[in-house]
Amino acid sequence: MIATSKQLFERAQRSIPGGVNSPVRAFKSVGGTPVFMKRAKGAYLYDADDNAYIDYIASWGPMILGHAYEPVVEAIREYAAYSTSFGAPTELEIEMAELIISMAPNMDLIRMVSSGTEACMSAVRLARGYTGRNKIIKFEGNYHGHADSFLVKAGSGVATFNIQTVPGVTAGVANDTLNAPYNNLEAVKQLVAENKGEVAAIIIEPVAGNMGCILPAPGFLEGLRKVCDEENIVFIFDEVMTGFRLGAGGAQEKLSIDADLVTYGKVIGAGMPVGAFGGRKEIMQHIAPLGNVYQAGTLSGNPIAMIAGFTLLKELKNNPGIYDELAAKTKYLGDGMEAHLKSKGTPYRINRLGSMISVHYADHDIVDFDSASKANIPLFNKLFHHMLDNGVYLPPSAYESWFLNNALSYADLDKTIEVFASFEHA
Ligand code: HOZ
Repeated sequence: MIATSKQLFERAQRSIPGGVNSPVRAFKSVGGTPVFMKRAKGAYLYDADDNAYIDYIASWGPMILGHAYEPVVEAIREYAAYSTSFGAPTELEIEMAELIISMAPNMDLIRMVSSGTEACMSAVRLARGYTGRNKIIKFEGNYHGHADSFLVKAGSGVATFNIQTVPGVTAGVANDTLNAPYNNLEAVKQLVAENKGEVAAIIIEPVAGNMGCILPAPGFLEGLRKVCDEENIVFIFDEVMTGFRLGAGGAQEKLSIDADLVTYGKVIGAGMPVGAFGGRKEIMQHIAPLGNVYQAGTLSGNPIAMIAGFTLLKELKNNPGIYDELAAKTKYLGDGMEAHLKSKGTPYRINRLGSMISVHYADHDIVDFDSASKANIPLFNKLFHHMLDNGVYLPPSAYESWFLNNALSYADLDKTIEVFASFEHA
């Protein structure tokens, strides 16, 4: 029973657009009433009616060690008493920057912001300011937040709601955003040739998580790196999802590719509103006040956000075995679901890397936005409701990656596989 959620959703729609503060949460594509959450602990979410759910979204990524992780909660409690914001520099910001630099490859300087959107938007402005060029190349179905430049053929909610053109994004801005299919190096080379000397940056999710989970094909990222080197294009890794999740050094380390600029969000804030962008000094020194590329924020480096993120990142740095544990759990879940799908003869593809995974009902490989869109999405929507009704919370869209957290026990995974196996899959 989700009676209270139903009441809350009705009430929410009277004061909040669509009843939610971020569109995918409205369950519009999967149908039904969004479940309103009251609390969470470890791997479990508890809704307004006190129903428990095994959580596979981890707040869309941040809660990598589970919800209400005690050291983070304690640190927030302690620091909240000192003030929730100073609007002046703190030693904590230096400690956070030093910690990130010690974990992430190719990171000389890092600037803290308040969201992944802000991080990507600022990184692109910096790349433009640094190169003196206007255009960027992004990939269909990648999502870099909701800044105007990125809302062209974007993934996540834009794909979920099949929004072809976002009103409010001017043609001028849209024309500076060039799109290529993910995993298609030739298409990128063609765009670069057609726009010779005009492309400031290539921005990519090194492992895509906003059209389900999609892995880069062998040689794809290496090829992009080469194109960027040859054409003096800034290579931006959007590690909002993969940063500190695929490993302490994120996708750069996991896939052995160097980026020029990297953007972060989600895990870096342990559930607080935090983002960051950073990279090589040669580029980062153009940011104000060192340079003239302006970027600022009243709540940037907010002390509560900093202590939450610092506490979590330190834990991840000191216990690298966490990543092996997460990957083993994700494999166990994937293998369990796969064994069942095989026995049923249902066409499927399961994509996964580290603690990111997604299930697609398809008899073709899911390598880009087009192939993801051609999967049986109505069947995924039914699966979503079957899992939800049986206490498992998946992302309410086929276009989102699932994120595992390390509080999940093998008993939780077994229960999940059991619920998955009781679905018709047809
Ligand atoms: N765009 C986010 C996932 N890719 C969803 C954010 C949210 O609804 O919280």
